[in-house]
Amino acid sequence: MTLRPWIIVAFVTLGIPASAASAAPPNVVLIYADDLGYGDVSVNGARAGLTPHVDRLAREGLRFTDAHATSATCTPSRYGLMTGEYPWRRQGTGVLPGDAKLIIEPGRTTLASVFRDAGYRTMAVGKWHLGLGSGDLDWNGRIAPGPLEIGFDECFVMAATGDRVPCVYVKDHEVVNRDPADPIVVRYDAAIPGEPTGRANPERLRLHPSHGHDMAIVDGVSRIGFMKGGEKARWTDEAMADTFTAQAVEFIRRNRDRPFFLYLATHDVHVPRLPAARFLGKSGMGPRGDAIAEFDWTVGEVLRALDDTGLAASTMVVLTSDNGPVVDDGYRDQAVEKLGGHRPAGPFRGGKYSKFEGGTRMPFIVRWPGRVQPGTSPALVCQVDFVASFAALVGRAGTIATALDSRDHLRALLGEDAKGRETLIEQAGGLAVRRGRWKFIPASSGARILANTATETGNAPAPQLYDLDADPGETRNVAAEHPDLVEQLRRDLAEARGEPHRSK
Ligand code: NG6
Ligand code: CA
Repeated sequence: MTLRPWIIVAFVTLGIPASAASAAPPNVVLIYADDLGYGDVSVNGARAGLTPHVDRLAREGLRFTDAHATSATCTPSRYGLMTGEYPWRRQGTGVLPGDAKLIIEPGRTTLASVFRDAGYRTMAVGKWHLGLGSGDLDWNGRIAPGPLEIGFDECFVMAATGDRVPCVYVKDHEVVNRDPADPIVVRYDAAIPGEPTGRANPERLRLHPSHGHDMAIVDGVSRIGFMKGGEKARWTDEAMADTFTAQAVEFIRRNRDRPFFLYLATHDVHVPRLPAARFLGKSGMGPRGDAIAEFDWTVGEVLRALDDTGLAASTMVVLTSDNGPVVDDGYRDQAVEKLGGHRPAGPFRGGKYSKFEGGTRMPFIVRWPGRVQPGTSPALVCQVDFVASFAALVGRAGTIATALDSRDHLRALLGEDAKGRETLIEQAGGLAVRRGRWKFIPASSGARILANTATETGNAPAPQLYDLDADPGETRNVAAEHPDLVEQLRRDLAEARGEPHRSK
C-alpha cells in the first residue's frame, strides 16, 4: 500500500474504510492474449525467466488461480467478454472466418461502450475476430460496422486471426495502406484463379501447415481463406507485435491527461508463430515459446509506458487470455518437438477446444497499485462478468438488460471477495459447469481426442464429476460417488440454459 500516513489518519477520523475511499475510477488497460495457457507464464509454473514482465505484474498485483474465459476458442470468448452474454445463447458465435459480418449489434451495450459512456477514451488494438461489416464487405471501401459502432472511439485491428485472410490492418473505418490501384479481394468459398496457394505451391512457403492452412499465401505463409491484391497493405508477421505494441503505447501517451480504456488483444501466441528476430531462441522452446517471450515484451512496453507517463498508480491493468493453449494448431513450427517439460495448461487437463479446465482456465492478473493488494485469489471469476463489474467500477452499477449473464464481481476483481461466482458455465462446443470446487461434464458422444491438435476434449459417454481441490488435473471421475452433486450441477446447467430441469 502506498497510502500516505495523513490519508490513513483521515480515513480513521472520518470513518471511511480505506477500500471505499479510492478517488476517481482508474484508467483500464486490458491485455488480452491469444491462446496463452494458464501454465505459459512463469508465475503459474513456466520456467523462471520466461515471462519477467508478467511476473512483475503478478508481483505488484493480484493473481487469480481460478479465472476463466467463457469458452475454449476465440470468437465466443471475445463475444462473452464484450457483451456480457454467454456466447452459447447465440447462433453464429463460433470461430469466425475473416470475412464474417460483425456479430454484435451496433449500439448494444458492450464493455467498450460502458467505458465510453462514462467519459473514457476507448481503443481496440490487435486481434478483433468478432466480424466486420454487415455482409459482403468491400475491403477497399468503408469498413463498418466494426469496433467503432460498438463502443470504441478508435481501433487498429486485424479482422480475424493471424492465420486467416485478409492479412491487413484496419484502422478505424479503413484498411491501412490500401491502394485503389491494387484492390483487395477476399473470399472463403473458392480459390481465386491465378493466385498461388499453399496446397498447389508448397515450394513458395517458408512455414508449412501441419493441418489445414493451405490456402492463400501471404508473407510466405499459407493461411485459411483466399485473398488477392492489397500488396502494400499486407502485414509482415514478424512486425505484428511491434506494430500493435506501438499503437498501444502511443494511445496511452496521447491520453495521459484523460481517462482511457485500452483493449490490447495481442496476436501472440496464436499461429502462425513468427515472432520478431530478436526473440528467436529466447525461450529454448521454439517459436511457440519465443512468441510467449514476445508477448511478455509487449506487457513490459505497456508497463513502461504507464511508468513513463506517471499513470501506473491511476491505471488498472488486467492481463488474461481468450482460451487455453494448443501446441500444434496447424503449422509445422516445432512446437511439439521443442516443448520439453513445459506444461502450457499448467496443472490442468486439456487446452484450447477442451471442456477440461485447460480450455477456459486462464492466466489472470489485476494490478492497481495502492488499491488492489498484491497476492493471489482463489475466487471463481469469468470474463463474462467484465461488463457488469467494470460498469460498477466507473460508477454505473445496475442491470444492463442485454448483458444477461454478466454479474458485478468487482469486489472479487479488487481482492475484497475470495469467492466470486457461485456457478460458472464453461464452453467448448458443448457445455460443462462449475460449482465451487466441483466440475461437471455431461455425457457426450463427441470425439475424445482431436486428431489434428491431440486435444483431450473432455467428451465421454458417461457423465464426469471432478473435485478440483483434490484433483485439479481432472483425472478421477467421482460422479458415481456423489449422485447428489451430479444432480445439483445438472440442475445448475439446466437453469443456466433456461431449460426446465428434467431429472434423469
Ligand atoms: C481452427 C484453425 C486453428 C485456429 C482456430 C481458431 C484449422 C485447421 N485450424 O479452425 O489454426 O485458427 O481455428 O483459433 O484451420 S482461435 O483462437 O481464433 O479460436
Ligand atoms: Ca484464441
